[in-house]
Formats: sequence, structure tokens, C-alpha cells
Amino acid sequence: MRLHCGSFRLDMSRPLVMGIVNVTPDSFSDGGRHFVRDTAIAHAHQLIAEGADILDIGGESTRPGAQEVSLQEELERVLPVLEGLRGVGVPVSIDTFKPEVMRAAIAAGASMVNDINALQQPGALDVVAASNAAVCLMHKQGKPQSMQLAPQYQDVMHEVMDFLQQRIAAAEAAGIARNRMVVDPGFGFGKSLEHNLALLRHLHDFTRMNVPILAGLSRKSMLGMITGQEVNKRAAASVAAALIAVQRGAHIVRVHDVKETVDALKVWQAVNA
Ligand code: 9MG
Repeated sequence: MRLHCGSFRLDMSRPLVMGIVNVTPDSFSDGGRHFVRDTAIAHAHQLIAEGADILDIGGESTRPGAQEVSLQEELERVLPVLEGLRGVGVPVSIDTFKPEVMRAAIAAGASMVNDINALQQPGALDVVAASNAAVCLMHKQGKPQSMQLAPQYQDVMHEVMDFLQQRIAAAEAAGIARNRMVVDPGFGFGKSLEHNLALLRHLHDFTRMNVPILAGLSRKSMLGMITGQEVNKRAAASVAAALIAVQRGAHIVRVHDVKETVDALKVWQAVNA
């Protein structure tokens, strides 16, 4: 399987690591816009040196309870970083659900759109269809501000897979080729610990969709619930979760701790060679 991602063709026969680059004020000390941009670009280069295959640039936090940011603010955060990473040698993804940000980011060099809203915002399908960018279609229940209050499912696997099938169909109908799509069950997005564990346990079932699977478990609260560790002490749990996801069919893992994840996946690959 090969993912068409802008001018890149990503071979999905080995697991890929997507490194997270947050361009949100709470990720940095208060040093102003240039400092935030330079720090994010330096972090991106660091993640590439550590073995990241893809970078995911985000200007709005999607953590449970996070506040929305305006379109203008999001553009001012991410565009200078994308411009600074033009031609960096790995595909750069834009983490956004806003069509205007998608369009500007693709023009600034993004090869992939990582949309936690699965292109449901009016205009989002058309923006991606008009480009050659790949897209990650993610499932979530509710909005980041309130999604963890009372997540409810009759059958979480069935409902998440059904939703993703529908979004694949909508994207195809809009003119986005299947070889540009990735699906993601959306760990932690309107899901209890039990829902997340069921999705991870049965992740392999998602391979039936015949598009690459992305799993984002890094430092998430489900790992805090299991280990009792605070968010900055969840690297070991995150690496374990990424490895389990790959063993159960994930093609791409979205992580903060790139170096540690790359090493763990090298061991897994050596055993499987
Ligand atoms: C932006 N973001 C935060 N968590 C994520 C996850 O699990 N998957 C994807 N695709 N994006 C995420």
C-alpha cells in the first residue's frame, strides 16, 4: 500500500512515525510570535533527526476541555512554521478542521491534512479534493470542550467503523482518491477508557477498510488512567501503546516521543523481518 501525500509516495509496508509539533502558546514560554515560530521549527528539525517520517503541525489544542482559537490566530500560528519547513524532506501535515486553514496550509507546503472532524466542516471536502494532499479522517464524538463528559456508544467498534466508512464514501464522492486517505479511530476523542481499550484491542478490524490506519495514543489520559502517571511522565506508556497499535495493524503512529518510538519499532521490525 502506498499513500499519495502531496509529491510524496509513502510506502506503508513499514510503520511510519508522525511527530507532533504543537504551535500553541501553552507549549512554549511567553517569548512572542518569532520565538514560538523558531522554537516550533527547531523542534520539527529535531524530530526529523530522531527519525520522524511525517510532521504534524497544529495551532489549536484539541485536548479535552481546550478552548477554540479564531481562524486568524490559527493562521498566524501555523503559516510561518509551514513556510519555515518548506522543502524539509518529509511530508508535513496540518492538524486543523478549518477549511480556510487547510487551503492556506496546503499553499504553504503541507502535503497532508489531519482533520479530527473528518472533513465534515462545510467546504473541507472541496479544499482537499482540489489539492493533491493526503487526508486523515478521524472519528470523534462531541466537541473537544465537552467530549469526555459522558461518551456513549451501543457498540463502539461498530459505530466508529461505520462513521469512518461513511466519511471515506463522502471523500471519494467529492473526488478524493482512496490512495490519499488514512483513517483514525480517534483515541480519547469522546471515549471512555473502556471504549479506547476496545478500539485498541480490535484495531486490526479497521484494516478491512483498505486504507492506512493512524493511531494517536501518545501521552493521552487513558495512559494516565492505566499507569497513574502525569502527562509528562507517560513516554514509556506511549511507546508501549504505539507498539501495540502497530502490532494490531496501525500503519502510522502519531507521537510526541519520536526517538523512543522509532527505536521500539526498529526492534519490532527486526523480529518481523
Ligand atoms: C490532533 N490530534 C490529537 N490526537 C489525535 C489523534 O489521536 N489522531 C489524529 N489524527 N489527530 C490527533
